[in-house]
Parts: sequence; C-alpha cells; structure tokens
Amino acid sequence: MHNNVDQLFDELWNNYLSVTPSAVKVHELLGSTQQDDVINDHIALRTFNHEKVGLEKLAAHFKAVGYKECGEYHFEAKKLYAKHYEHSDPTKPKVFISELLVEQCSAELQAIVNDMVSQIDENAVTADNFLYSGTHWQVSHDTYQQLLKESEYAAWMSAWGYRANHFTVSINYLSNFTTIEAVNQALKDAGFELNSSGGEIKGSPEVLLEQSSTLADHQPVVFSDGEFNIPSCFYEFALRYNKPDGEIYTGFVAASADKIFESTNAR
Ligand code: OOG
Ligand code: NI
Repeated sequence: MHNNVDQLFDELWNNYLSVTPSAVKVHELLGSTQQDDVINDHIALRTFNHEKVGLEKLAAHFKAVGYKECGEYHFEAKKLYAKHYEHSDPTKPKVFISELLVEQCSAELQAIVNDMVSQIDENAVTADNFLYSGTHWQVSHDTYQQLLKESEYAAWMSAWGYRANHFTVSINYLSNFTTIEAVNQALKDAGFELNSSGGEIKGSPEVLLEQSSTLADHQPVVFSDGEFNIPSCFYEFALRYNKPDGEIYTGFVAASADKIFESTNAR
C-alpha cells in the first residue's frame, strides 16, 4: 500500500486519464482560467462485496494514507452499498467506495463474478497498485452484454475493474464559475453530453449538495472475442453548501448518487 497520499492520487489520476481523454478537455475548460489547477471534490471506486475484494479491502489503501470512514449509503434497486472517506486535509479528495451485493443477484451473475474474483491473486489486493490495477480477468463481449442486462455496474466492473471511475471538480474552488448551471452550460457549449438521468442537476441547496456529470467516454476494450468500444469513465462536478452550523457539508446524497452511477450507461 502507498504511504503518500499525493502519490496514490497521481497514480489514480494517470490511470483514469488513460481511458478518459475528455478529462484533459474538462481541465482546460474549467481550469485554464484559474490561477491554480482544479481541486477534486472526490473520486469513486467500485467493487464486489466478495470477502477477497469487498469495499473494506479498497478502503484499507486510503486508511493507510490518513483517510477516515465518514458515512454509509444504501442503493436497494441497484443492489449496492457504499461508504465515503475523508482526509484531515480538506483539499484532498473525498473517496466514495461502493460494492455490488452479489448474493442478491441471479445465480448466473454470481457465477460470472465469482469466476472473475477467483482469478485475482490474494497478494494483488494489498499491492501498491491495486486501486489502479484494472481487471485481473478477461471476459467475452457476450458475457459483458449478459451482465449489462442485469447490472450495468457489474458489466462496467467486468470490463474496467479496479480504477477511479470518476474524478469530481469542486465548483467551490473554481474562481471563474460560481454556479453549477454555469459549469453545465460551459460543458455543453464545448460539446460535452451530460448525464440527464433525474435531471442534469442532482440535489439542491436544501440537501447541501448539487452534482452533475458528463456521460462516460467510449474507449476500446479487448475482450476474449475481440475489441469493442464501450463506456469507460466520466467527470463529475460538485457544489457544496454550508450546514446551519456554518461548516461545509462533506457527505453524499444517496438519491443523487443513485443517478450519478448511471453516467457509465451507454449513450
Ligand atoms: C459512484 C456514484 C455516486 C456521487 O458522487 O454521488 C457518486 C459511481 O458511479 O461509482 O459518485
Ligand atoms: Ni461522485
């Protein structure tokens, strides 16, 4: 495991960029007018609730660089469970880790996922690079499509594995944009397609968090039966509001997160 938080995020960022070319354009668009580079509000990772690779196994890598567990979230329809983690330095990205509750899925999905997980070397899970190690298995495009019918999340995991599935620009730290509407407009003017599930803006000042996101880039994946272009990773935008006590809200909003997951759906 890493012991330097910045090194870990640099690796996660470079790995994310390798399959999310649009992230460079997002930074140019929102960051080029800035004094400093953009500050990321959070990143998110996905996994299966299998003993070997459950969310706590991913969280251990962040705890090793100073992160603490802060909140938990349930997504009944998508069969997901999540927790978020924070660092004592508020400019370090928060971390949102979810896991698919595999035992609630069909026997067919369970068999496919168990086969994938069984191919992960036990030692790989604690290695420095685990959180940006991608897949430890290879599925066919047919299997990918079979998973897609039941769980877009499981299908995404089968193709992309362990990596940050998005980074999130903190609108609070941008100097040339103050509203999420203005950020969304700039993105659309530049040709980006936004995730409109549940509306382009998820959340509100009342729930202390507004979020929007691009639809994932489409990138080639080599499946066992050939190469196919499928959704990879996306960029999210978050604007946080102060709580009544004057402190900024640092949690997530389950109803909004439920829609953000859909940013990796095919266009
Ligand atoms: C995570 C979706 C939730 C948020 O900010 O609410 C999320 C995912 O797509 O894996 O990122
Ligand atoms: Ni997010």
